[in-house]
Amino acid sequence: MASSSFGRQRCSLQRHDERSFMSFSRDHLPVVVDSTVPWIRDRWTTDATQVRHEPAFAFISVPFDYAVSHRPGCRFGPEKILQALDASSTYCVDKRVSLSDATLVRCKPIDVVHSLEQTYGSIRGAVSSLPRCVRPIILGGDHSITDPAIRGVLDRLSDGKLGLIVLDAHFDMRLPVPGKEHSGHWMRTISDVIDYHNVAQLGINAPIYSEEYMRLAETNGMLVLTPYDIRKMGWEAAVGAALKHVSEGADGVYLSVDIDAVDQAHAPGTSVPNPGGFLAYEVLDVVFEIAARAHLLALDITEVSPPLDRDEMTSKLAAQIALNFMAGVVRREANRLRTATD
Ligand SMILES: [Mn+2]
Repeated sequence: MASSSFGRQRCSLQRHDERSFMSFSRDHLPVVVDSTVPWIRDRWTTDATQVRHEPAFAFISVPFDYAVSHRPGCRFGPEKILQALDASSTYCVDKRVSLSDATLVRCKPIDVVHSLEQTYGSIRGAVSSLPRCVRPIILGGDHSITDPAIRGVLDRLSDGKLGLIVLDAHFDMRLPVPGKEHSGHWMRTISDVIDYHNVAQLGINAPIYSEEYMRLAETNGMLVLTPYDIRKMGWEAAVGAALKHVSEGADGVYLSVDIDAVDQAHAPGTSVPNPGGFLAYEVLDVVFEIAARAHLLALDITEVSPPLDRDEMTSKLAAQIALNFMAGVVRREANRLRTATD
């Protein structure tokens, strides 16, 4: 009896294994398409130079990870983030904001070539050449791309001053080594054009720094809030403190999101994942609130690495960060118009 029962179990396991390996082509799967949904994939335009009115957003893909500090793969980030955006609606249901009046531009991806100087120059040029009414959303790529992207935004401001909010688990303030490009030193190299008194770093928590880094950041004027600080004060208060800090004398704010600021349970697909970071809903709320309250000029999202991801969790979160940024900008505009007509 025992041997016969064992035999049946084996048989059933074998059948299960066979089913596990069955595959379907996409054409054979039932796909439910809801034609009432305003899909982002139906909304793209490609020529930013023709855009005359806000709100308008230009997505600039930077498939670049030559400077990644640990594990490569984020060169594939922009493509996956755009795929997740294509499968999204222009109605942000959680914030009750519609992007139906926004112009969405899908720019030609940056040409990544073997000359770092040339690649960074192309990023700067792509950002600086956009019409003033178009906000760039730069999709990385490793975090080193933030340096040329910020310079591109500053080119558009002439002599203007820029505030900078960074969501990152890392300071990115390592000393540059000549000839060795590294995504962990852009915060140093950008200091010739950004005043640290206008910088807020939110989410610093990676256990790879000496006390010297915290001292360097804070004695030079940065506001540093760890996830622990943010939980203690509440993220609304943290956003308020960051905006107050970076806006002093600034003509606008640049927001840089390194996806590794998010807890590795919510964003595993990145070069250096960390425990104890932002939860997914926290980072989405923080980005929406910053965009709804500040004069944001640009956003970048970096370090999304699809080869290291699970079920596209990280690229979907990155797409939603971009959506919440746009929704925040639209909400701020609506509030301004309402106040003006009251
Ligand atoms: Mn980082």
